[in-house]
Amino acid sequence: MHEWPFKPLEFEMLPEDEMQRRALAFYQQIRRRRTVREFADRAVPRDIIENAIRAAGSAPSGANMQPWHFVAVADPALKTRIRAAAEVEERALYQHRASEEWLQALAPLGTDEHKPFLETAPWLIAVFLKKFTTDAAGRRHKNYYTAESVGIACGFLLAALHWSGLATLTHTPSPMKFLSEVLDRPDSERPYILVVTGYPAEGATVPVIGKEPLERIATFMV
Ligand code: IYR
Repeated sequence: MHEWPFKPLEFEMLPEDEMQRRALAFYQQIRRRRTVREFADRAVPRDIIENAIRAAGSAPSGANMQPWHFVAVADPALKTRIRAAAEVEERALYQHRASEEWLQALAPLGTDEHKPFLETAPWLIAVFLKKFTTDAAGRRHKNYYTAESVGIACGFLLAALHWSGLATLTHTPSPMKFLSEVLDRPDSERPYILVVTGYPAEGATVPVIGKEPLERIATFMV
C-alpha cells in the first residue's frame, strides 16, 4: 500500500456576485441539453471526444479507483454490428420483455426497436463499469461505489459533450452484454451505458416534456 503526498489545494475564490452569475449561467446552459434521437452523419473531430472523456475521467470515484473504461467507436463496421445487436435486444424488449406499464411510460417518447442513430451518429461512447481493477503485478483490487462513480463520470461526460456543442443520447439497450463481445472487453467489466453523440439531424425534433420545478425536487431546511 502506498501513501500519497499531499499538496495545497488550488482553489479559486470568487466574489459572490460572480458565483451567482456562474451558477445561473451553468443552469441555463445545461438545461438546454436534450436527448436527441436523430443524428446527422457529419464527422466530429476526435480531440473533442478525447477531451470530453478526459473530463469524465476527472470525476470523483470510490477510493479513487476510477472504475470506468470508455470505448469511443467511430468505425462504421463496428457501429453496424452494435446497431444490429442492439436492435435484436430492443425488438425483444418492445415485443415481449417490457411490461405494459413500461411500454406506456415510453409511449410519449415515440421510441421503438429501430436504432438508425447507432450508425448515423459519428461517435458511440460505450461506458464500462470495472468491478475489479488489476494492478501492474496482476493483483485484483475490488472497486467501491462503482455504480455511483460511473454515474457521476457519465454526468461529467454528458455535460462536457453538451458544452462542446454536441448533441447526446443516453442509450441503454437491455441487456447490453453484446457490447462486451463486440468491443472485446473483459469479464471484469460490465457495460453501463452507450452515449451516442454528434450533431443533430437537420429538422430533428424532441418531445415537449418538462422538468419539475425546484420546489418539487428539493427541500431546503434553513
Ligand atoms: N432501451 C429502449 C427503451 C427505452 C427505455 C427507457 I427507461 C427510455 O427512457 C427510453 C427507451 C430504447 O432505447 O428504445
